[in-house]
Amino acid sequence: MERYKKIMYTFLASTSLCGLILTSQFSVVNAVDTVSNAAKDPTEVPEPINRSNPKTVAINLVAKEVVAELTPGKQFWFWTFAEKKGDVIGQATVPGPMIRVMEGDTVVINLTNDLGNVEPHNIDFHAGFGAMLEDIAVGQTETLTFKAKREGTYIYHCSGEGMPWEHVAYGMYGLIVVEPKGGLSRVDKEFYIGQGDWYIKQGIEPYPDIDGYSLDEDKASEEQPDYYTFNGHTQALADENIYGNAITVNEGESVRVFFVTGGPNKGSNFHIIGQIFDKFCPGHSRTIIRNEETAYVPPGSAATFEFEASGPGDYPIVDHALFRATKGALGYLHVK
Ligand SMILES: [Cu+2]
Repeated sequence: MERYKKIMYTFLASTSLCGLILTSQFSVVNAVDTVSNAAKDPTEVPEPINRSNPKTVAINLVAKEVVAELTPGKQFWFWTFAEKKGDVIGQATVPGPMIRVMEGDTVVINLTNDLGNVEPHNIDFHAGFGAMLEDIAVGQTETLTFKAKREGTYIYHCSGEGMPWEHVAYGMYGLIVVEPKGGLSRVDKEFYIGQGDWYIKQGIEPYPDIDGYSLDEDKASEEQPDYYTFNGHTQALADENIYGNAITVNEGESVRVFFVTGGPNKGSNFHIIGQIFDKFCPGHSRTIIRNEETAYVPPGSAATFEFEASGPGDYPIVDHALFRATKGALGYLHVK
């Protein structure tokens, strides 16, 4: 991990009728961490709910900007959520930490805008009927409290600066599951996958010395992605040096996938080649679509998929809008 500290002169140019006026402004640009990638380990799933009495669940999140590889050879300025446990800030990942609560729980989110950031950030929980914080300045912490009144699987995301499109396009989203009282049915293995579409241009404005990429808003507004990712890197679930071997199960095991589509623009036509989903659950846990092979999860939504792993093999996980596989929407399920 390399820490950059830059002191930068910013020249602000403005023109007037009299001609060009140049003013200079001295400003200190905060540090940004450079990490190898912002890929999310798909096995990082919290413990299932095993209780029926509501309680208060407190989660400490950190809005964390990092420079990390998005696709081989290209570093991107990611804006992410990380989880803080004690004094330790976890990995900055896309999607952000999965959160697991029960219907009736009171959810307390303490969100810190990391000192190394330059942007204001906040958080918006669809599970709390849009419960959200105001923008949080760099270095500050705010607390959001809401009641998880409705079970289901939901996205949370940043809406910083009144521009959720920008903050989501940089990677700020994650999944919260609100389980029914007593918890979801037990399965053998659970995984967490998030899909996103990415629009990049060369250069990171606050860090001109870093060879990296930032959001191309023109491409984003035209909805022409350069890349797609499952879990924050075009090869996160395909390259064995990242998490390409993480989704491994035994034949016959029951499997649940918690799936979130961050977007910002493109929904996922989620499919695992060679498998049929026993259950696709886009909302309430008892509203189940059975025997579906491909199911659509729109941007700004989350769902659960359940299946029993069929015979041994390496099964591609795709967005079945299949050309997206060539741009990164490709991972693997390994059945032993
Ligand atoms: Cu943000």
